Amino acid sequence: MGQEESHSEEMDLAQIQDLCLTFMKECPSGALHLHEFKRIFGVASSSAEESLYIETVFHSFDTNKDNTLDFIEYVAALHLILRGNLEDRLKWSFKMYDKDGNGKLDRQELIYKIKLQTTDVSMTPSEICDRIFELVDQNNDGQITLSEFMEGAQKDEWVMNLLKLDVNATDVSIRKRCSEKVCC
Ligand SMILES: [Ca+2]
Ligand SMILES: [Ca+2]
Ligand SMILES: [Ca+2]
Repeated sequence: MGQEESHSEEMDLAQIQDLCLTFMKECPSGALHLHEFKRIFGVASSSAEESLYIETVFHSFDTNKDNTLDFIEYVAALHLILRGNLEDRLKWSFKMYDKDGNGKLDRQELIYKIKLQTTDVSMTPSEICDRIFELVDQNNDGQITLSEFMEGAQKDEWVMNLLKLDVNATDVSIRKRCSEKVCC
């Protein structure tokens, strides 16, 4: 078991190295702009919603808010996505959901993400949203704080699967892009 773990860790490290090479190739200037970021992550501009989503991702990684990702920010992002622990990933997801950055999620912010990502056809986004609030909003004030979010996600598998969808989706697209780039 232990061996398997270190094996996958090595794979991730190799992937991160590959993605670093991609970064150098894509932007020798050392500053990655939004349109380059979109290209690396394979976002076609056909969908306005998808495009907005990747913009949110981009800004969540731009820690010094200069509208470019430098190499350190880029590596931190990859590290989080490919190797971050559950808590880090959830914190990052929360940041992604919190569009106005006030540290709380309201219904609108949640429903926006659910609409973008859900593939569940048995419930409407509004129903999913209600259920999440029911399970996660402990003090029933209509806002989900980071600690409610973290606790709720770790307590309930259904909520967890919904909330961490973010990371999985991004993960897959990075891995896909990664192997495409590196092979050629
Ligand atoms: Ca930056
Ligand atoms: Ca908010
Ligand atoms: Ca609350």
